[in-house]
Amino acid sequence: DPYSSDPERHPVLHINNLKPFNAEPPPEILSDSYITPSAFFFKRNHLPVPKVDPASYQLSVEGLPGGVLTLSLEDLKTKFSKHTVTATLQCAGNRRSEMNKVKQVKGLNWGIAAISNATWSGAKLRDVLLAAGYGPDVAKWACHVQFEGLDKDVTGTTYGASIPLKKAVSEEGDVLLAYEMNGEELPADHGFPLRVVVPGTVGARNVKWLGKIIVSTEESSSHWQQNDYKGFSPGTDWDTVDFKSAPAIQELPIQSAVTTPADGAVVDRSAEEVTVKGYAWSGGGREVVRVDVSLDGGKTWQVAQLRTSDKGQAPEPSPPPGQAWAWKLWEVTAPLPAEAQELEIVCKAVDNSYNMQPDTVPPIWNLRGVLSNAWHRVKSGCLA
Ligand code: MTE
Ligand code: MO
Repeated sequence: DPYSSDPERHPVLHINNLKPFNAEPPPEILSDSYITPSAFFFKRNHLPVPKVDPASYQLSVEGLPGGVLTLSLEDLKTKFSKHTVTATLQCAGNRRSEMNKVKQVKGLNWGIAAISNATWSGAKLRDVLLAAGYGPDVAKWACHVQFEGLDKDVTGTTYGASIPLKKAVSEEGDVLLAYEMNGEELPADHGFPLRVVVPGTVGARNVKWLGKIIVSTEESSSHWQQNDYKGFSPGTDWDTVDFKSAPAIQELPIQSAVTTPADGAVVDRSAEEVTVKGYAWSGGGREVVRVDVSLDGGKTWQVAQLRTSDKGQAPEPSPPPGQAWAWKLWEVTAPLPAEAQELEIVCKAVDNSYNMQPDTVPPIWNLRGVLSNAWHRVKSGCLA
């Protein structure tokens, strides 16, 4: 069993698939802490977790005029300055289950918690590429930076993905080769000993157990770059889909969801008030500027309070424009509408480009169930 050496996981996680391991935390845990503890951070593996010996680990950087650069973990930690970035990771399939309710899609049936927020530390990819010979001349021919994982399928094919060279080398892109998560060594499930963290970019490009970096004229040829993680029209089906016709997902759209009350939970009417909590995030470093919450299915709205730190801690300073990599948690406490038997709680977020979420799923439905970001709706009964 290639999965027999997979690490142990926290029992509270909801498992979507055991081998390979795919799991998300209960939604209310997400809004309990601004920084998601690593044990609760969602886990999305396509393959068995590879066992990597940190002492003999080597990262190779290829495709630059200087030839191949090989770096040990020690090199990465000592020859490059250490940067720390708080960034939210979201799987392209987060909230896929809501698309499944409209019409069957292919993929893991994620709820609303295939998203988490952590503090990552490591070397800047930009610094490593510069050390490997990157210069302005390279930008004249190269367009992409490919990443290969050390995790393999039975045929020896490794996980792979790529990002635009521009993002990889930009000072403001904040792309990290991370060896720490939340102040500790990277856990096995999250890519020990090294992963790429591409802030603002879909989870799939944040390659774990990183073995190789290739600067190239081409995108990664991997299945996950070419024939997966792309969006299509609701009218496209498996007979007509042409994966070459759509770009690979990189930056993700604006997103938000209600983490508590849970769908179907009963609210105590004697309390007279209800507190609604959730998360909001946008891709590409766009900052969430507002979250609107409704208790009556969208007839009336209130503006939620946003926060960027754990309760009792100083809020993180506002990020420079275009570098809002981390989510905001939000909260609203509102009087229970008189005589309502049921609440239909709805949330929708707005980012600083005034991008907003679509109100329903059908117009954004797609056969892979990715980019599911409609207004999130939760029904909750009121106890008399
Ligand atoms: N990297 C490797 N090597 N193998 C993988 O299966 N999964 C990707 C990405 N990086 C994956 C990978 C996907 S689809 C996502 S959403 C994120 O890792 C999940 O990261 P996490 O498990 O740390 O939450
Ligand atoms: Mo993903």
